[in-house]
Amino acid sequence: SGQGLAVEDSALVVYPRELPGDPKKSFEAMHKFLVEELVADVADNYEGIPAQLDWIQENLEYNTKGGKMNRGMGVVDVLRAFAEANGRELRHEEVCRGSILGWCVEWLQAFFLVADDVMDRSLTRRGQPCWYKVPKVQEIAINDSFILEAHVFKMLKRHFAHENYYLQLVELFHDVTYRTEMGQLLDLTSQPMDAPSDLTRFTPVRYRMIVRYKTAYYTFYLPCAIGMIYAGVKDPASYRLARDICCRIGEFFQIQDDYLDCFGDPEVIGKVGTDIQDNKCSWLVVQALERASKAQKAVLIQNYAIDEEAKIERVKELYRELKLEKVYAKYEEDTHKQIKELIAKVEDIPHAVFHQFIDKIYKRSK
Ligand code: DMA
Ligand code: MG
Ligand code: MG
Ligand code: MG
Repeated sequence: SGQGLAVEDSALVVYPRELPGDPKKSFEAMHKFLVEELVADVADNYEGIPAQLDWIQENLEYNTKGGKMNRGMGVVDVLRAFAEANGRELRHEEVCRGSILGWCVEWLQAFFLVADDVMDRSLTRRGQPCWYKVPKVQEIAINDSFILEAHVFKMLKRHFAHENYYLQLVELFHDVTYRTEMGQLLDLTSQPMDAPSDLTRFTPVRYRMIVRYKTAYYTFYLPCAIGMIYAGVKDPASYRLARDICCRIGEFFQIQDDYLDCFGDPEVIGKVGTDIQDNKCSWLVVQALERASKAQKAVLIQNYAIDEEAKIERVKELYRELKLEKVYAKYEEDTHKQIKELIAKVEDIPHAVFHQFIDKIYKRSK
């Protein structure tokens, strides 16, 4: 028809009659449903030719699957926590629709990651070569990342356009996307190109800004706020409080990511770290600079940001000299405790929402 999916079509959606009992399998079943819908939409409304349909299908199989799915499944958990706080269970249709919202978060993340890997010159992601490293893809990965982003809004329209909270939902996704891009901008411009050995921008204040924006908003606040919108929470103060707690959890999560980039097992995390040679404002380098002697700072300046195995190893050795593994373990303990205390003070959001987030990431190795 060339009109796109009409709004009223969303009322005609037929969800799977049954989903597997296992939450992970159930969530994955909705992935299949969404891929079929998106590919059919390109065929029906965009004159999609088989080669295009195949490419989109492959983009989706390659980039939206194989992750931990914490964010996506987290959305269903948040919806359930709100329902249970009101003394009821989620209905089957709500599990389907909650999973679709969860997959919207996973698609958004796929969009960020495909682009992030190009910009970070990474090699592997989720245990396979990064999408832009696939010989037939290369720079096409840029357009593929845009397509993944566009799908988020296609899925929201198809399944939620008839809801009174539709605009709020769409604006939330736009706002969180923009914030993440601001975070990526900060991340990518913390290294002056003309003075690669200038480490002066690696301050704790800048670090906190980077990670809140590039990670916390889309990883924790987005799933949480989706649940709040769905549950009909109106008070702006509740959203602010949720945002503050989610930012703390997000900061914690990105510090773990930075730590694992250096000290994690690539087999387990599914990616090879590049933060040292990429001259990143990582939590580790910030901590090192806070503790280093003059001589140790000189070692950092001589070895950081250079893509040579021996220099990377020297930086890691310095991190060990400074006992950053111990600093990290203590940070993890202390922050976990502080966040639990913050959660205890929340009044109008079920505490399970936040406990679920933190429990899933505490002491993670991937
Ligand atoms: C991730 O930062 C942030 C976004 C928005 C993808 P990162 O580059 O540290 O992530 P990773 O370690 O997964 O490449
Ligand atoms: Mg990266
Ligand atoms: Mg990055
Ligand atoms: Mg990282």
